[in-house]
Amino acid sequence: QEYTALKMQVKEWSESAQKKLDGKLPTDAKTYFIPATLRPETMYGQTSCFVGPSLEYGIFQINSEYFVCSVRAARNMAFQGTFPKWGEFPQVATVTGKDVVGTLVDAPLSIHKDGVRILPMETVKDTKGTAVVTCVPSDSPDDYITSLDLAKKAEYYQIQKEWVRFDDILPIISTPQFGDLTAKKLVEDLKIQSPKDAKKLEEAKEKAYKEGFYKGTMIYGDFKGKKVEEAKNLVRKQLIDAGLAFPYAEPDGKVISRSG
Ligand code: ZZB
Repeated sequence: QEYTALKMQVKEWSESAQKKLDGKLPTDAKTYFIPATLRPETMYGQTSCFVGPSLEYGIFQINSEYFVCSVRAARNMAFQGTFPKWGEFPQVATVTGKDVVGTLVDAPLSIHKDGVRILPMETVKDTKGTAVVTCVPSDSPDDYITSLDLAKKAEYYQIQKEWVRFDDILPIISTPQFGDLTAKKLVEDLKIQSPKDAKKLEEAKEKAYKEGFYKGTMIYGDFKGKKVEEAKNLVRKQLIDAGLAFPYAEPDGKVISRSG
């Protein structure tokens, strides 16, 4: 899997993260949450960024910068030239997802120029990507239903409702079958009630990917009017050229041994 790893710079840590990280990072450190995405063309619609609340995250040093992601992802990056020394991924701190909820981060290309919040998503997997997931409720059914749930039960999740930024979702891609807000349409059509409706969400994701990629047209951003198939790589290149993203590949899970 070839992902785009996005650099979301920390603007202000949550209180609990500040306590945990005290003395572990230089005070002026540039630190980034690193979500892995397959949909760089949707980055205009980012409204928050998810971590698994009970998952463990490392903070890794890359020259004068620091990345927040799973240890597993950092190890993979160390064999893809992301770190200065091949195979090494120096870890300066460890936090749990819960510690960093509420942190304000910059979201490259997003209409939310003042930044977005780190929020909890129970279904984030440690075994895929970087275990950081940027939230695009217009085009990802998982993100749509999780945002809805977080906004409804803000108190239970110990977050502020305003952090979800779910009031008026920005339409960025139009498709013949699902209109301008693919995720909302699919969640409603398939009667998805909760982020735990795993089977229906898988089906919704497949449909959203297919329709979005093959039939989608950009209706927002620098490549407005272009097909998604074409815009995807243009947005990706734009982000990478600006130093706001880098390629991240997931090793094929089926390969067990290289020695044979
Ligand atoms: C932004 C985005 C916008 C995404 C969208 C999807 C969609 P896949 O196909 O199963 O590999 N993701 C990445 N890592 C994780 C993780 N560890 N746990 C849970 N979800 C994760 O899924 C890749 C997509 O799943 C990634 O692309 C990321 O969300 C999320 F409009 O980034 B995406 C129809 C999907 N639309």
